[in-house]
Amino acid sequence: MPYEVLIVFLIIALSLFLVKLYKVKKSEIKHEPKEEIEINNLKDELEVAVNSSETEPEDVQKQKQVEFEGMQDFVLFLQELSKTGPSEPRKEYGDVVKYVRKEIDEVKSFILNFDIYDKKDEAINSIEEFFSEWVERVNKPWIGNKSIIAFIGKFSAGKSSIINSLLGENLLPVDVTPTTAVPTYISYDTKEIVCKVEESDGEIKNISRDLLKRISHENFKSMPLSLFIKNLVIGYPNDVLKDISILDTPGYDSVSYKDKRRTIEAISESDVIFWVVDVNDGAIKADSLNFIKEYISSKPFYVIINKTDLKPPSEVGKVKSRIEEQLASNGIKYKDIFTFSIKDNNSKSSLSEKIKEIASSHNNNRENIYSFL
Ligand SMILES: Nc1nc2c(ncn2[C@@H]2O[C@H](COP(=O)(O)OP(=O)(O)OP(=O)(O)O)[C@@H](O)[C@H]2O)c(=O)[nH]1
Ligand SMILES: [Mg+2]
Repeated sequence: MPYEVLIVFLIIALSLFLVKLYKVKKSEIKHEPKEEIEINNLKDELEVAVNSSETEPEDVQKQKQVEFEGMQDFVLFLQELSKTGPSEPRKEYGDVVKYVRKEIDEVKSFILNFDIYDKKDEAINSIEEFFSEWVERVNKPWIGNKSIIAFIGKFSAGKSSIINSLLGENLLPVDVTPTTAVPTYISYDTKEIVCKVEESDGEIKNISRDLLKRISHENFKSMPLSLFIKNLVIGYPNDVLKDISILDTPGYDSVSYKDKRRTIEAISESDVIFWVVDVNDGAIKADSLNFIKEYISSKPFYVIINKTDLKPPSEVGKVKSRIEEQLASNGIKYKDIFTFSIKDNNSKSSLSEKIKEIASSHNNNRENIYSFL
C-alpha cells in the first residue's frame, strides 16, 4: 500500500472513531433515529471511499483527500464543542413557562365558558400565538424584547455583506461560495465579542471566536452540521444592536431540506424581513417567489437589490420595475424596495438609516411584554 494511501486510511479511521465517540456521547442526550441514520450513512460513504480510493484516477483521489480533510476537521470541531459546557441556564425559565402556561389555560377556559363572547376561536388562537412567540423568546435569551430583523435570499446575494456594512465592521464571513452555514443572530452584549452556539438539543454554549469562524459551508461542505448546531449567536456592544437583533441566514437555495426548515423556523420568529436579491439575477427567481409567498409575505417585507455597482443605473431601474411587477402580480405585499452596494457609501448610510427607522417604528408598535427577561 503506498504511503499516501496509508495516511489517508489512518485519517479516515481516526475520523470514524471520533464520530463514533461523539455519537455515543450525543446519544446520552437522546437522538432522533433519522439523525442516527445520517451519521451511519456518512460512515458508510467513507468506508466505500476508502475501499475504492486505490483504483481511482489521481484527480478523484485528490478530491477525496480534500473531503477527508474536511471530515477530519469537522470531527475535531465537534470534539472541541463537546468539551465545552453549557453556558446559559435555560432550564431556569422552565418554572416561569409552566406558570404562564397554567395562567393561559385558565384564561382560555374562562373564554370558552363565557357565553356572550362570539369570537372564541379567534381569541384562543391569538393567545396561543402569543404564548408560542413568548416561549421562543424565553428560549432565546439573547433576543430579549427586541425586534428581529432577518436577511434572507439566495446564496451569495450579499446578506452577510449588508449586515457587516450595517454594523460598520467585518464581523461575518463573506465569500463567493456558499458561506453562512447556520442561522446566525447578532445581538447586543456589553462585553467585547461573545460567541454562542445553540445545539440541536437546545443547549447553549459559549464558544471561542476561532471556533465560530470554522463554522462555514466552505469548511464543512457536505458535513451534517445541522445535526449538531441549530443557531449561532454573536453578541457585542454595537449601538445598532441596542434596539434590534439581526438574523443572518444561509442562502436558502444552498442548504439541505432539513436546514431550509431551520431557516424557515428562524424566519417565523422574526419581526421584519429583508429579502436580498443580486442585481445580476435581473429579477426575483421563480423559486424565490414561491418561497416568499409561502413563508414570508405575512411579515413586514422589504426587498434589497444588491450589488448595484455591477450594473448601470438604468439597468438597476429596470430590475426594480420588474421586481415591483413580479410582487404585484403574485399578490405579495411589500413595504419598500431599496438599492444597495457595498462599494457606494451613500447607499450604505441611507440603507442603515432606513433600517434603523424601520426597527425603531417596529419597536414602538411592539408591546414591551418581555421586559422582565
Ligand atoms: N460588487 C459587489 N460585490 C458584493 C456586494 N455585496 C456583496 N458582494 C460580494 O458577493 C459575495 C457574496 O457575499 P456574501 O455577503 O457572502 O453573500 P451571502 O448572501 O451572505 O451568501 P451566503 O452566506 O453564502 O448565503 C462576496 O464575494 C461579496 O464580496 C456589492 O454590493 N457589490
Ligand atoms: Mg452569508
